[in-house]
Formats: sequence, structure tokens, C-alpha cells
Amino acid sequence: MRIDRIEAFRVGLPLVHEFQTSSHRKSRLEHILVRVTDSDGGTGWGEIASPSDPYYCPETVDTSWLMLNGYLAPAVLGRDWQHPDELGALFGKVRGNHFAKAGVDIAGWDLWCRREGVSVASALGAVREQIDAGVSLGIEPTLDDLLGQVELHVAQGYRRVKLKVAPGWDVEPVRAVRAAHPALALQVDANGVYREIAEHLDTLLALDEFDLTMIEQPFAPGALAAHGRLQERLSTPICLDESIEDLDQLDSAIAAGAGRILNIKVSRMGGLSPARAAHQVAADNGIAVWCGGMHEFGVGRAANVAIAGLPGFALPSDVSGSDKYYAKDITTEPIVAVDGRVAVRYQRPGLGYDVDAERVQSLATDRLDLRS
Ligand code: OSB
Ligand code: MG
Repeated sequence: MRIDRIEAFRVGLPLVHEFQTSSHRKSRLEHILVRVTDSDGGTGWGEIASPSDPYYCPETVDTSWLMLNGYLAPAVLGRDWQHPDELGALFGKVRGNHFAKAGVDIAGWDLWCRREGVSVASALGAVREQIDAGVSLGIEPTLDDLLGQVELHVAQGYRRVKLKVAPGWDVEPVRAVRAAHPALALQVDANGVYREIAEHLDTLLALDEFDLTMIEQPFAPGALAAHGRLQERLSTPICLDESIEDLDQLDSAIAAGAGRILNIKVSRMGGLSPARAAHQVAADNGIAVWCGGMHEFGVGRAANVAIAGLPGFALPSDVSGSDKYYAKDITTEPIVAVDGRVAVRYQRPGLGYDVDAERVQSLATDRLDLRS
């Protein structure tokens, strides 16, 4: 197989509901859609779901654009490969930049699977008919607004709720949600905002009292030892997100006892191939996994659904229906959650959803068109 053309489209979509984390507030997201074309005219789509600002990770939409144009596309164009697992090696000299790499990796998987006539889900080894979907709820202006959001999504059937927390918005909102929903599967995500200081440790120990499924990324990404010390004091499992970008970091985290759960994001790991490898390492080491999200549009979301079908993804994932995020997605059909579950697509070749290419082209504010 040989990719002879790589196109990229910068597309923005407004969020249905403004989203605030410990680091930023967003009402509109801009992602990069990638279309690859092989020497026989076959195509595949991928998505670079990088945030616009370097607050979640060092990458941004602008850096992804530069990396794709200057390094990743040139490394892949005109090169022969047999399986999408080999794409990572083609741009292996490029350090980091996992969100940008993931866009090319996903497009390569979609292209290869369409050529082979198989779904990405089955090619990856997915086994689940449906995945359990959770929702990630941002920091709201008031407790009543938050309780309304929880109520709305629980009523829609979502299987668990994740709350974003930050100093000043942690114990109180968790207590209020737990009081209103005593049996709800509930977890929190701090996006690394806490530090190993007395005041924050008191807060984290207080959160241990609410029967949470996990506390996600309390400390900064590099703070594996601190996560290990905290895990020793908590009965709630710690889940790592930002800390784990590759298998070496996963190995170090396991050695440090830094957490019992891994949030696998296709983007953060650099694509479906490395995400699948992380799923295997986690399974071998007794680490539970689930699939995290980056408010993906339909292409990245379809990739998340496919990988969340793998056997190890036993916990509900941040893979909600398209309508939780966007009034109209860029796939011809939205991704739908029914009673809190999303069906894994095995019948159609590729990602299982078609891109509305005309809509992508008309929404695009910038384009790349590179050939071998
Ligand atoms: O930390 O998991 C996170 C969104 C943007 C950046 C980071 C995160 C998130 C989410 C949303 O939690 C997950 C989703 O519903 O896509
Ligand atoms: Mg997270």
C-alpha cells in the first residue's frame, strides 16, 4: 500500500454546551480532518483532535498543522507499507506530536480497512457489540447548573458521569451530586491541577469519601512518584490521562504504582496502533482501561468507538453521542448513544461512518494538499 496524496482541512464546530476544565473554557472547537489517497484512488479519513491552546498537552492545532505539513506527510507520502501498524515507524524519528501522528494513523487504518473490506473495529480485535458510554461534564457556573447537567445525562441513560474538578470546585460539587444520585457511577478529573501540598492533599483525601470510581490525573503529567505516594493513601483508584503518552511512561507509571486505571486516548497515544499496544500492556499488568475523548468530531469519535470494543475496555468510556457535543457532526450520520450505549460497527469496511466531504470542504478555513 502507498499513500500518494494527503489533504488536511481545518474545521471549527460550535459546542452545544460550553465546556470548562481546570485549565480552559471552550464554546467552539477546531480540529484538523485528514484525507489520505492511495495509488489506486482509495481513500481514508483521520482526525487531529488537538486542543487549540497548549494547556492539556504541548500540542496545538497550529503545531499539528506544521508537523503534518513539514514532517509527517513527507515521511509517509510515496512510501510502501503493508499494515497500518507500520505507519508509526515511518515517522518514528519525529518526537512527540502524538495528536498530529494520530490523525495520520487513523486515516491509514481507515484506508487499509476499506481496501481489505474489513471494519477498523474487527481489524483491531474488538469483540463488544456495544460500548458503555459515560459523559464528561465541565465546571459549571453554579451547583444548580451542574445538577441540571447531571440530571439531563442520567435521564438519557448514560452509564456514568465524570465531573471536572479544580480548587474551589471539588468537594462541594461532588458532595451535591452524590447526595442527589447515591448509586450513580461517578468519577472526577482534575487535569493535573493539584499539587502535593497539605491543602490539596486534604481535598484529595476528602474526595476519597464519596465512593468515586476513580480520581483522574490529580497531579501534573510528570509527577509519577507523587501519584504513587497519593495512591498509597487513597482507597479510590487513581486514573492516569496526561501522564501516559507512550509505553515507556506506562511502564514507569506501573513501576511507581502511580495508578490502577489508564485512560487510553487514541490522540494522546499517537494513534490506534499505539493505543492498542497500551491496552495490551495494561491488561498484562492488571491495569483497568477505558477510552477517553477530546470532544472529537465524527471521525475521531468513530476511531474511539472501534478501539473501545477491545476486550480490556471494561469501564465506561468518554465516548458520548455526537449530539452531546455538536448540533451537526461532519459524518453523514451522527454517532448515537442509545440508553447509554454506542454500537460498535463491524459490518462496514473502515471506520464505519462516512465523512460528509462537501461539508468538510465548505467549513474548512485552511487546507493542505500534498502529493508524493
Ligand atoms: O481530560 O479527559 C480530559 C476534553 C478535552 C480535554 C481533556 C479532557 C476532555 C474530556 C472530554 O474530559 C471527554 C469527551 O467527552 O470527549
Ligand atoms: Mg482527563
